[in-house]
Amino acid sequence: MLDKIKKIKKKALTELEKINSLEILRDFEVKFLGKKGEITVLLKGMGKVPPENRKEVGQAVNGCKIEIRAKVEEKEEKIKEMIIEKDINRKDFDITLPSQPLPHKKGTIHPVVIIQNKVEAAFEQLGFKVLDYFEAEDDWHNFEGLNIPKDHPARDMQDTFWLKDGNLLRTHTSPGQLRAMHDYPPPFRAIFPGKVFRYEKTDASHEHTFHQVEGLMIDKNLSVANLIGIMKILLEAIFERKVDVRLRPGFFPFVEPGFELDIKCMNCNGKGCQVCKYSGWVELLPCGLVHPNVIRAGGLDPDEWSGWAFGLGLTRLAMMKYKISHITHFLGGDLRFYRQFTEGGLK
Ligand code: FA5
Repeated sequence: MLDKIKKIKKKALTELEKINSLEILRDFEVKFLGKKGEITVLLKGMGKVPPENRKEVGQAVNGCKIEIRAKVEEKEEKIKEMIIEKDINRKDFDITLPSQPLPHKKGTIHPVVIIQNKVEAAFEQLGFKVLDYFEAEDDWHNFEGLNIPKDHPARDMQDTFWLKDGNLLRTHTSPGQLRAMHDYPPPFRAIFPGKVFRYEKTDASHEHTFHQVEGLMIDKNLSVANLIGIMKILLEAIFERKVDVRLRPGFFPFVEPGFELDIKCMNCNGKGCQVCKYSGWVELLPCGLVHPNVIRAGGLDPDEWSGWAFGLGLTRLAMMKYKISHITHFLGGDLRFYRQFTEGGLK
């Protein structure tokens, strides 16, 4: 048996020496190491070896298998190097040529993220912190602490997805108002952009998942004039042109007084068109002075501290900026839509 092993090993090494292609090397592996290969057959025949010789023969067969396997790997490396060497030495191979373009196209930035970056940059210049709060919230932060008790009708306008543990997916970025007041000592100014969720029927301007950015300023003696001034600076930075704004009364339980801020329609410059439904104005964001109950829920004394807040629909702002007619494009996953926002394209 030991002689047979030696003979097979010698034969294998001689054959291996002559191999110069990966295909022939694969055939060699099958011939000697495959399921029915010569070395495998030797291993399978171990049962017939008398017990007193089994250890010695076993070691010899195993040693042979390990050595041949190592030599095959060595050979494979050599053949691969040879192939590369051959390619490099080809007369028509120019090592100085630029490489092939990558098979995958470079990704693009989502239009909502482009707008969010612009908003963040504009506010950072005005000394605002940019904060990131939770998408899953508890009832108190999303409703109760914002002056919306359990039986308040305002809850119906913002139904949402409820989690099994009684928490919910936030319906707006306003819970950040309470969190920021607890996290930072007054005075401070901050924005908190992020995704929000509503149990909502989708149409051209409503999605169940969309982006908002909340703004909050807490200081002494803040007024609505201050809020309007900051909003004008923000909108002019985003639209890169002069923007006219107006306030209408609006109701939100967490602000008093509350407003809807409109901008003069950019499509028709206030003359009236389809976009502004012939009113000359487009509704953009709700805002107001923070309600004393909310300031109290934030752990501050409303007789000492005042605040203003706004909640801007980032997705709607992107629609306006890029004249996108249907909100479902944003989450639709159609690459033709996203690819318009490439470098050198829409910004
Ligand atoms: C709110 O969410 C308030 N939290 C905003 C606020 C903050 C008021 C601070 C006062 C002070 P509203 O539900 O109107 O408000 O939503 C704010 C903005 O989000 C809207 O103006 C709109 O631009 C956007 N929005 C609302 N619902 C949807 C929707 N289903 N799809 C896309 N955008 C929406």
